Amino acid sequence: MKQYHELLEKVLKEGTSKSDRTGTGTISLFGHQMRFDLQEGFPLVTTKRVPFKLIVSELLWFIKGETNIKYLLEHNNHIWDEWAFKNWIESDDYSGPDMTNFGLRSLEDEAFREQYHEQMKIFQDKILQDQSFADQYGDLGSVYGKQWRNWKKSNGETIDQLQDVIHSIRHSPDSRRHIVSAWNPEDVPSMALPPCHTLFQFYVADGKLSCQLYQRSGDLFLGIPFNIASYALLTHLIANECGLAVGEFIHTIGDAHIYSNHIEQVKTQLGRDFKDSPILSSNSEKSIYDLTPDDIKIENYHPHPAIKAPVAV
Ligand code: DHF
Ligand code: TMP
Repeated sequence: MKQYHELLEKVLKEGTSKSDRTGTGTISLFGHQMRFDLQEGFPLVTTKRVPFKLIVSELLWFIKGETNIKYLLEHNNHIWDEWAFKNWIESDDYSGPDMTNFGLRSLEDEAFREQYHEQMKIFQDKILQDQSFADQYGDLGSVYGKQWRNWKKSNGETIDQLQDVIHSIRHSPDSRRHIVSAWNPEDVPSMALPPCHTLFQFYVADGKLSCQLYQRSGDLFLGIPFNIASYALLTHLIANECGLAVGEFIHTIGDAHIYSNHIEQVKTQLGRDFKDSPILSSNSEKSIYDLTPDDIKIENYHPHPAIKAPVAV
């Protein structure tokens, strides 16, 4: 994972200070590419512990075409909670204490943080226990799962981009059109978070499947280790589905940034040595559509301890 550390170092050294939507502030640069040879082990960052289980349940959530955080909560995955919570507290149905700008305020104000955790707990319990509440406030709308599996056409029909791309990889491997796009310009204005991983393409050569992702915006400390592992895993799963070996994962990032409240964490991480790459083990008998989180495991993963950092909302 030398490539990842090189990117962190490059942004620290050459990045420009920029303000951003969340009010946190970043240092950032534009346009960077990393290549990971998936034959050389699985690209899961070892200089801090990355919760692989969360990456698995998030990816299976996309693959199933799900957009409701209820599935994630049932798998103890809380990485999307804040964005659903935001829809709830901004609705007319919410009558608790004012939660405006909860992300930044909970970092600065301890009394508020307690209130926020209380409201978040109520929200999570309601999603799990009340199906009609979950339908209304757990749904993130037209996010990845929707665009990958149920892209809405102007005539009312839908497109299953994932199934189509698997079909085209199988039947015309040399095609230069193996593309899945999550970026749907019609839906972007109404989305809580327009897709960060916007478009990916597959490529087949010498019996190996490679994947390139264009990510428009990358939170280098929190999001990117997840994104690398997630697309590496997706490449393994699609390769298995198509009877191919794995090639490379190529990660192209537009705005590559480190949040100003992650700098110390990044420096700690850069001071650590690399451990051996772990190995992916997954149930190759099952179709990609039937996989459950228990079918996918990582072995020989002995990372340095986790490093905590606040997520900018
Ligand atoms: N917003 C921002 N500002 N950055 C993101 O990376 C991001 N990612 C999203 C949604 N919005 C975002 C979805 N993916 C975490 C990782 C990925 C992710 C969201 C959150 C995260 O907080 N990771 C923590 C551990 C979380 C846990 O254990 O529950 C980490 O230390 O990696
Ligand atoms: P933006 O929409 O203003 O670009 O904010 C999105 C933030 O979330 C940005 O910091 C990038 C980050 N992000 C990732 O890095 N990876 C992800 O998978 C997601 C969903 C978000």
